[in-house]
Amino acid sequence: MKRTWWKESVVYQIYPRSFKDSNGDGIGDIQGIIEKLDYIKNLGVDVIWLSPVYESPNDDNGYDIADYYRIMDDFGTMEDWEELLDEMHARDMKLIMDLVVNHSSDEHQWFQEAKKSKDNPYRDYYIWRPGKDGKEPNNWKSTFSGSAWEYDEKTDEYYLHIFSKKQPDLNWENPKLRQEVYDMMKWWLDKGIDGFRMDVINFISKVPELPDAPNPKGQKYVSGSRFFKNGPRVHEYLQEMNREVLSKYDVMTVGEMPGVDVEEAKKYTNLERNELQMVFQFEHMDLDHDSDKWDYKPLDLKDLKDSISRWQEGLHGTGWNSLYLNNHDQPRVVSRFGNDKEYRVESAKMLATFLHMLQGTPYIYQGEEIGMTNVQYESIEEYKDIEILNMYKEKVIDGGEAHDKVMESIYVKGRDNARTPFQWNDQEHAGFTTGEPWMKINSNYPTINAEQAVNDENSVYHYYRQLIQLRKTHEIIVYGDYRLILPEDDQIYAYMRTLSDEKLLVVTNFSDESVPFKLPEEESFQAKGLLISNYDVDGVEDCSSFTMKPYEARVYKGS
Ligand code: TEU
Ligand code: CA
Repeated sequence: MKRTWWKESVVYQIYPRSFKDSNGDGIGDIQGIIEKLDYIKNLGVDVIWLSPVYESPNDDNGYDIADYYRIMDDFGTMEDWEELLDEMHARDMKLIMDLVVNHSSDEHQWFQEAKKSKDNPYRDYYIWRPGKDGKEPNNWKSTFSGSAWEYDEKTDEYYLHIFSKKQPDLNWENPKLRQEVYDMMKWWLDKGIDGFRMDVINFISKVPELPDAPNPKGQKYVSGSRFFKNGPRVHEYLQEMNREVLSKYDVMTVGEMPGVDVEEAKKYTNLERNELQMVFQFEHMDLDHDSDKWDYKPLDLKDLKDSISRWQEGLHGTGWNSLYLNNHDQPRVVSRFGNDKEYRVESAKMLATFLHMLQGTPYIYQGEEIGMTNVQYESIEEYKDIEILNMYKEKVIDGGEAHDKVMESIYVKGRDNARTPFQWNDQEHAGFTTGEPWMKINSNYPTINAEQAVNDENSVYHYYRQLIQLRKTHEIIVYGDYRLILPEDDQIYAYMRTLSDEKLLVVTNFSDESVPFKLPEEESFQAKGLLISNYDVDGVEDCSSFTMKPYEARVYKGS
């Protein structure tokens, strides 16, 4: 298998608004990140993925970009950003930037021009259609509630927005638009960045007819995703982007791709096809809800095994996996697949073990490394996320559903769980800001914070450091192949990694019970030692059978 730096790296994601405020305005910023670079470096990570810092009216916290060449005032200046890049490179860390080009902000100059008239040269940078029978051009639903179309009175047409109406979709069919994107990418790469995370990049090619989606339940609007996920020209566009831009630089790329399956991912990440290196897939993030993200159902561990194993085996030797359990769009994993009450530390470590021992490039989302948890605020006023607020309005204010019931789904699924300010210490406002934080801080910061974690050698933080160190010193963790064992067990997730004559046995208990582990007879495994564990294990006891404590994790090396 081809060895490359981005396969051997560990990435840390920063959501700048919530990371560290340096000037007391209550909003995290670039100088705040610079202050904390040593903290991140000490964790052992090699790469930072920075969520968008470009000029934006912040309808979707920077995922609505008004100027791709400028830094948002809230976050600082271009000089601040350049200082950040220099400080990172001085520490031998790489920076990957968020590339949000499925849509722009409606405040972007292109859109301002486009809506002036039907024959404006920028009109075709976006996707416009006349109405149908006095209604929207089709029945697609926006990810953030309501129709995916917004009517523009002046030109009597609608424009498409898969996300908010302040995020009009860009028209990739237009070669001029594509060239603008490539030029912009080169501009940033020439400034010295080390790659891109590409926002919903598998949505950029739409089926040109934009047909109505099937609507068996007769809903007002339904998802049109089958007509834009992995659409007809997406591979052509990415190959073009690769040819024009990426192939000229030694950079890392990861495409965020809701609705991608293993077969498609093989195409996106097979290096011989010259597209991307990795994708963020969502299968494992979609296991604990029904077709509507707000309809929670508990995780069945067997579904997780089935999904992860398909991805591990499917991309082995063909493409490359990204590994993540958290990001700015997902609830905190320790509250989700772990237990943030009695076993917060244990389960956070167990989940980290499970993830970091897989094949792929691991991503850590800010706060994950100290075991930050979900929040539950009583009032909708405390929430800031457009997805949450629009859904609440649709269901409660306009739809008459019960406040309490809708809040329950926000507690388990809302994106703001991940967006509360980083908990640095037990001081006022968790050390995040000296002013009023832009979003309410999780009240558990007096016990869960970075200062505590750094000073406590048994903390989640130190466990992550160990996991990262192991990856750097054991090739098998990066390159070994993966095989699931005990597929039928619904509490223990166990797997074997193999690289020539070396093996790793990874055993994790996803339950809050003590459960027996027994290595299947047909497995030959000679244990040589314990690599890491989240409870004390006496010596290297025989690892063919033992009792696992709640959320216990053990990794044995052997042959
Ligand atoms: O997210 C794309 C996306 O579809 C989801 O992750 C989405 O946030 C979630 O499933 C909604 O239920 C990306 C960004 O990560 C997200 O923050 C942006 O809001 C979105 O694109 C639009 O740019
Ligand atoms: Ca600030």
